[in-house]
Amino acid sequence: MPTPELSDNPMDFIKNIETILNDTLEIISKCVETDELKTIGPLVNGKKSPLIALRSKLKDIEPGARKEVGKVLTDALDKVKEIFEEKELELIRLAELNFEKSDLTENFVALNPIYSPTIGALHPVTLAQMELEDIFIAMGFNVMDGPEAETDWYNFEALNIPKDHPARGMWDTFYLNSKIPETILMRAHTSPVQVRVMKTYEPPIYTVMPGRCFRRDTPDARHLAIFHQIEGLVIDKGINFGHLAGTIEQFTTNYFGPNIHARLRPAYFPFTEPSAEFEITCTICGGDGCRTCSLTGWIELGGCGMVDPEVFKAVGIDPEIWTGFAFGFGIDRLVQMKYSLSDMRDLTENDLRLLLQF
Ligand code: FA5
Repeated sequence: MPTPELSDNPMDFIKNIETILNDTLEIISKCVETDELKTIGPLVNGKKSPLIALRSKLKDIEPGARKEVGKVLTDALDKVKEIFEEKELELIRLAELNFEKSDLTENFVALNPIYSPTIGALHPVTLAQMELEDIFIAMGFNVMDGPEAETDWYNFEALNIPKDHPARGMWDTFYLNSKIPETILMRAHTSPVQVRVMKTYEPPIYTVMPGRCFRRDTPDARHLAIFHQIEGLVIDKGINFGHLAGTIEQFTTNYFGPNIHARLRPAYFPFTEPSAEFEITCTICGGDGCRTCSLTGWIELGGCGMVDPEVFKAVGIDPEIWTGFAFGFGIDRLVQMKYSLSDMRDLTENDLRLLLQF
């Protein structure tokens, strides 16, 4: 910033002060970064400042006007100081704002060069569900979905489990506080989706229905309170138990490979007759007995059976014409056995050492 030609005339001197002041303020206002402001610091309020240089020239002003001119100069210097400090604060705040709105993952990676952004992956249970859907689609099934919050009728009554039926104890259920008169609950199995499919579509039906289920089960080595099942339903003319056994053998072989050792054991479900449970040799202990299989050597993967005529009646399908089978398998249990996880709760811990292996 050039120092204007000086004059001893008080009026010219004051004019000079004003010119230099305006130039200085303009320089300050044009700064856009704190570093830039620092470099002009000596020029506007340090030794190199033309305004400060004017101080030494005050003595040339005639004594009568010196005091007044001196005051104009002091005011100008104060003004520069004030505007400089304001600008400094403004630029610091601006820098902070720019930092706050910057991409934090970039900063994180820049500050921690050993980390690089990782791409998320699907959970092993989700992958298993997708794989099972593909297996069943290849076998000629379609895939359907149903609500997780259900009415008592779909979850129990239509499945031949009236109120106060002792079999309700097989499914320790979460009930919702709903305002409507009907009882609403979190479905305890995927079997209510069977009922919805049968009420909506005419046979023949070849459908699987995967989804989340909710039970007041205490989590342990092979149980969770929120878990997944895949329901299967086939209704056609002439369907028998052999079709059910063959379908289960086919899909489990496709999922596990040919080397599983399995059995169907007679069981009871109110909505199928006859009913069975499908079990495989525990893959943790190879059948010797361990904590996971409660020392039995076997792990139950699902329940199944021929659709009870009472269920057909509830949904309006003629049991004289149509027969069918249904099954419900635990997807988390399938994953647990496929990868020999001794504790199912490991699937909910979000431990990357496990998840990154899928
Ligand atoms: C049922 O839920 C019947 N709806 C299955 C069925 C469908 C039978 C159609 C007949 C016809 P069950 O309660 O046994 O049955 O559960 C079936 C499977 O779900 C079990 O074998 C197990 O693999 C899985 N399962 C059940 N409870 C849990 C739980 N708390 N945690 C994880 N998996 C579970």
